[in-house]
Amino acid sequence: MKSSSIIRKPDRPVLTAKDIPYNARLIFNAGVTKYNGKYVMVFRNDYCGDDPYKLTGTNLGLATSDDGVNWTAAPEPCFVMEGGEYKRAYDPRLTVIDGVCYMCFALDTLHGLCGGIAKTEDFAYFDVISISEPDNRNMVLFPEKIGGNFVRLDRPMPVYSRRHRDRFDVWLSESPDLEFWGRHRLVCGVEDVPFADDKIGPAAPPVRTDKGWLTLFHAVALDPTRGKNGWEDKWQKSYTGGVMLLDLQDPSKVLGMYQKPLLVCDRPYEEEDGFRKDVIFPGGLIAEDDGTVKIYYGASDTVECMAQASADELVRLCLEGDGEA
Ligand code: BMA
Repeated sequence: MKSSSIIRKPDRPVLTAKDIPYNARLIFNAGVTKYNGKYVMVFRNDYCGDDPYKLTGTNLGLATSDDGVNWTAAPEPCFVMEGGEYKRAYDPRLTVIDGVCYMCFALDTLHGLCGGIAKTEDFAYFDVISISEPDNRNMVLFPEKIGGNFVRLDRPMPVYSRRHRDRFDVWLSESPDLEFWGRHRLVCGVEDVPFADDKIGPAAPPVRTDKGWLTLFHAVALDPTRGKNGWEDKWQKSYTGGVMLLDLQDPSKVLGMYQKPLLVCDRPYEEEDGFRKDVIFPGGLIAEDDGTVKIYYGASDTVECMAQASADELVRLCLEGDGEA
């Protein structure tokens, strides 16, 4: 399988463990935004002890860039939630709303998987505003209020949805203050995505276009015939990146969706020594003034990559498809 022909990929990842000045092994699933004139990335670092194939912990690191392509990692990790009830924070997404930077993150706790939202000014101190109840993950904030409320895409994990296990969908919630969330509604079910048969989830903060909110998601398909596909004895899922367009006024309405994967692992650097191969996990979508977008994604749960495309062409894919069989 190949990524859409409108996708341009460079010849290397944008950040790997080699670029990190502290104990790092897998650098992936970053949130990326533009903040105070710089590109800012908060990435996930899964690290090991002496055995380089045994993961022992997770922290979040910070990297900055002037061009979105060449990145410098800060000397120390910037965010850890560990101890007591909390096991680890991971998979951050960054959204700037009215000049304030917010970070959504997944949080493993002793009593379930939750989603957190924090606010930061300097990426050194994070003020945690809210933590959801289990089971919710992959939270992503829209970059502006809609109808007077903050809006968030969610991915609850319904065990009793009567579609067997792991049929997880994209939902939307609203909040007046980022703390109290309600008006939950379904945006898109896994059955609405032709290339997913397992689960889907929100990816990067949506980008406003004239036609609607350009929105990435990850889509998971399962191949039970597959065995070893990375470090583990068995890794049978593949994650691809999809794109859809949501209504500007009511973003729970899907206006169009590209019916094929937008992004798949199709470069050797995306899979080399990969922990879990065939995984694309987008977390950042940045619109540039020249009409292009930069898409940041974790590849194979191992490296952080960036691809580019034209925003107009992405919108066209959502509304008209690619005209190919
Ligand atoms: C998901 C999350 C992601 C990860 C993916 C593939 O459930 O844990 O962090 O990238 O699985 O392993």
